[in-house]
Amino acid sequence: AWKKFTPKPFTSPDEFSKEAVRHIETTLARSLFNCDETAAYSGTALAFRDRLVLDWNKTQQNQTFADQKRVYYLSLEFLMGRALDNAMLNVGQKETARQGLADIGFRIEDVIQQEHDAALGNGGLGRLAACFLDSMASLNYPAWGYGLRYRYGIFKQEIVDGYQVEVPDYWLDFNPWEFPRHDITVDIQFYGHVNRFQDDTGKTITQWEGGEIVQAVAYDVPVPGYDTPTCNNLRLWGSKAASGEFDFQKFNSGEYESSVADQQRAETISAVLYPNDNLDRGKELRLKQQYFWCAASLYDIVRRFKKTKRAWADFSSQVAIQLNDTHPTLAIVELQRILVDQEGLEWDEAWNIVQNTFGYTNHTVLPEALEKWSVPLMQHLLPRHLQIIYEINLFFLQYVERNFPKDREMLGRVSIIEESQPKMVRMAHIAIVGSHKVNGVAELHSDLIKTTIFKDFVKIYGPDKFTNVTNGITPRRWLHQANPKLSELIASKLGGHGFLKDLTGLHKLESFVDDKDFRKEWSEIKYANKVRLAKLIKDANGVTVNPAALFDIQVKRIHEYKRQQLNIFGVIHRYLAIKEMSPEERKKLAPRVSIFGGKAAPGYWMAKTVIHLINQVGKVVNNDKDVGDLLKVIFLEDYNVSKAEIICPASDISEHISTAGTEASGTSNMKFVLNGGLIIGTCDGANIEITREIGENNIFLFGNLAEDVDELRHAHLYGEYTLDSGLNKVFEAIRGGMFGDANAFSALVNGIVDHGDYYLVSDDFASYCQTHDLIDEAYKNQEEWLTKCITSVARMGFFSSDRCIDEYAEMIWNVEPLVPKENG
Ligand code: 26Q
Repeated sequence: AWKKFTPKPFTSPDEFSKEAVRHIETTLARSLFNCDETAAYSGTALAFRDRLVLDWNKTQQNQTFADQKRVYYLSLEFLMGRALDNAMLNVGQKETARQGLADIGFRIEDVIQQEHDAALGNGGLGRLAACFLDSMASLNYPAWGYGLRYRYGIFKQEIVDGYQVEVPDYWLDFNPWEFPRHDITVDIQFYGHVNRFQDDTGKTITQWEGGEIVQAVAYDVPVPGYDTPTCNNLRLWGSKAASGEFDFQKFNSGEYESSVADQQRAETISAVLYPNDNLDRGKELRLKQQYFWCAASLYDIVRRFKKTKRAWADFSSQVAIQLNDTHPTLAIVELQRILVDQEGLEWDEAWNIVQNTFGYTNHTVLPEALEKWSVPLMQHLLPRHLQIIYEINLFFLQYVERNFPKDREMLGRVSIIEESQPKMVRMAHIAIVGSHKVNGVAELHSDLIKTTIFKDFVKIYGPDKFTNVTNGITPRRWLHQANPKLSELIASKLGGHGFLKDLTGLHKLESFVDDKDFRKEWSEIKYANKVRLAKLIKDANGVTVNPAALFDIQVKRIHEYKRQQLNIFGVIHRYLAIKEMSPEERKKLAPRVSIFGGKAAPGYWMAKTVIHLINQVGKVVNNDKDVGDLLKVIFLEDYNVSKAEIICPASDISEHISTAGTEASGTSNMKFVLNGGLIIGTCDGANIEITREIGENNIFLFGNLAEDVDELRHAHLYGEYTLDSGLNKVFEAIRGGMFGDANAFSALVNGIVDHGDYYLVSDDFASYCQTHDLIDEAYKNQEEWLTKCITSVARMGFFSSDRCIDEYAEMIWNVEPLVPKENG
């Protein structure tokens, strides 16, 4: 008879290393004779994977039998980063592994670094989804993520002669963290036509016929919670050609090559992540990705619901689906199609279920990022869905007309269809109409969507449909994993690691703010983290930076609204000032390292120009003997999650300087403050709430307010402004060729001087530079600086993604945690 296998925690380093070695020798069939770090990584990962999978199975079984509501988080991006360190910490056995690896001659840090990042995302939105998965598992919510299994994640960025070059990120060579489920497949239909007819009883039947079929295959990734046996599931869909008779016919009739071509065409659906962040480009393949993933996920969710044998009326009390931006909006249309066309429900009954099931999170107010798809494209690819969209729109507009008979203009503004040439489908409008809650991601942002882009919908549905859930980050990865020394120091003062599960517990740190030994240890840790980053910089850029200098960091996607150009112009301004200083004046200046990192979308020329300028400035400044240690400028290539884990703990100041009203939330601001760095920022996104929590003495705010932006932009357009004189000096230097060919940067400069300065760089420049001078002054008083850092960390409890997930669970999903039963 079969005996049940129960994995136990490793009882000793030796037991762990035996398991790792067994995997290397048997699972991987490798000889220990040439066991290198790659092999050590693989063995370690497989040994830890064994600790996860039975908890994972058990969790899924419990969730099935518990028969309670589950959450499905639909996101086209999950920026997970590495999994091994996280798995070791979550099961509480990293120290065992460290010792076991040391015994066979490896440093655990080197082994961890062998893992390729799972980089299935662009930036903030994708990393938010990953933090949410961590929190949902850690808080025991029955929750699944659904996404796409891209063969190529976000491209790898190389810097060649100061320019960004994109290199494909093929990450799947060895991925022990995914389990292919070749038995879990869904056939997905595209193109074809709609057939409508009456059946024998006179009922109208609508069928979507013809076209082509692509198969979705499930790949499951375990998502372990911290210090709990709950292990949730992330299901990623891969595409392949449907293995229907059709192919065999082709094959048999000798069309072997064309059948292989079909195969490849099908596989392109999940081949590559679109590398645009906050920009909508209407590519057909992107729409195909969206439908493929929505349809497969919904089929899966409905299949699971049907197994419970419940009535359809129970659907929304069993299922909550959260839409991460408008990318999964077709899920709304697809569920309506399933309920009406396939399950035979009446339209109104189906629509009720749909609305009660979905919640929509908006992440942007930028007009260029609001998703629209052309009606002809939608008609071609998804003919039945377009009909349903028109029907949804008809009922919706009738409702609006009844309630606002005097406001005829409103119909055009809120219509799902934009009456342009060609007509466009406004995805955000479907998402709002088809959900019971719409949320923004920080208070200012949630207010802005209510008063600007979605104003009419607030009138139509009332204010209660719109809410705010301020973003958060997981303290497990962004404190405990990224900054183990600080995590241990905090734990030593707070009596354990409880703060990792209730981050508000950090507030007790305030009583240690004057403790001499504690302060000393704190600053030694910051210094050690800066040394770690300095080593990364030396290895990557060949530049030596002084760890005692002020580290000033801006890492995020390169985008005009995030204003890396403001930062680099500020750096040039500082450089020009240093050049004019006397030796005595120079002695008084605090040495600085300005560090940049981030990817530009491949087609975004202005963003690429900014990268080029940063590198050119670095080349000049870093080699200027007059400047020495006073200023270094670094562009760190290929910013990603694992680099962020080194960078965030090493900052003194980080920059969150978007034009007010443009950054929905920002989440790296939270990561930096939680790691004991201060920030310079505009009154934008979550910066405002961070200020409220940590106190305005502990943050460097500058610049114009969101409410002033319209007026300032207007002034620029009508020439009613003067270019800031400091900025003008910077432009003179650039035009004079100080940083190489001036023509290379003319579009960047002219955008500000001649073309309206849309992001208000000139308006904020003086205030930005003054604030940096204040930072210099403040940094000279290390004692006061340290007090600010410690106080800020103590007050960051609010920004845990655990708080955020509890808010979603209560206000939007109406789900409860499922306390895990003992394994065995
Ligand atoms: C849309 C259509 C076609 C192709 C690509 C896209 C696309 C892809 C990614 C549009 C937007 C994104 C990503 C947006 C994003 O990362 N937004 C950020 O979300 C964070 C989490 O809420 C916020 O903190 C940031 O402020 C916001 O910019």
